[in-house]
Amino acid sequence: MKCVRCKKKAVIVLRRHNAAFCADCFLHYYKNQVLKNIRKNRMFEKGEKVLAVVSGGKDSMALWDILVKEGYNVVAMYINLGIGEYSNRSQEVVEKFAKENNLPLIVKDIKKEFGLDIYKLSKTLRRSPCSVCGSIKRYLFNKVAYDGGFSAVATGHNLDDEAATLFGNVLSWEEGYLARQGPVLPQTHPKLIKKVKPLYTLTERENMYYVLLNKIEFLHEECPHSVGARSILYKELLNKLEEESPGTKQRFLSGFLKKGKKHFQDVREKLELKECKNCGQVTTTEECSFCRFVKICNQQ
Ligand code: Q46
Ligand code: ZN
Repeated sequence: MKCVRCKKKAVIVLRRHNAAFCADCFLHYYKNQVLKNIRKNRMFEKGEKVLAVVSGGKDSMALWDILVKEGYNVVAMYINLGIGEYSNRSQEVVEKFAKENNLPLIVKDIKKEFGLDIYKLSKTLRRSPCSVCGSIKRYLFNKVAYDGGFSAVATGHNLDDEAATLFGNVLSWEEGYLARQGPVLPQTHPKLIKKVKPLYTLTERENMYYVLLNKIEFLHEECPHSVGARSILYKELLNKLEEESPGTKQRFLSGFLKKGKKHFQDVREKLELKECKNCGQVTTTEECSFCRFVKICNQQ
């Protein structure tokens, strides 16, 4: 098969676009997708400070690399969540990339810095490790971005992630989540920094090609807690549909963003936003969950 752009031998076929590309033209396509997503959704401008959240996996490494290559003012942030060897190995990957390419990187270690332990919290609060971990990550992304004067927090969520999340939210008609789902979560409070997903139209497979073609090292293993997650089942189901009918995931997500989301706009949660009495970060209670977590973990 030939590349649709330059007619050289193709190395990747994108059935949903009815296209095939050689390596160079694939990278050209990938870059254009990311730049289009950033501009069309007004995620951030050149010069604005962007905090890219990196985990060492292929998606966030691709995000980090493309934002740097395209000249954005990007600083990466890695959080060591204390998930055994997985966390140590992912930190190594991220630190190595930053060092080799001379890139700014902020590292947060929840155990060393705050005494936090997601397993202790999970047991004490009877919440899953993922639920606790998610709260901690969201808090730190926002706090670091706010304290550092960043305009946006960028994550490596891809088309597969977004379609699976949408699928799950539709199955249980999570109106509040549907109202918020999208490539940009706007700033609704001066202390809540905008969250953006520049890779939301690119698939896992395309991010994999991007890192392989650019010889970017990444951690091949997933977090051990992602095994058995509902989202993985949704991804498998959507992959089957995609196999039969290429473009299903993209049509599902873009159709929702264009035609479906507006019907949920009135459902926005009317929760009153306050500032935590300890740390000043935005919360709906007197004290934010992060500060409560710190107390729980540091009690003897
Ligand atoms: S939430 Fe759960 Fe992830 Fe945290 S414990 Fe691992 S799988 S890292 S995206
Ligand atoms: Zn707090």
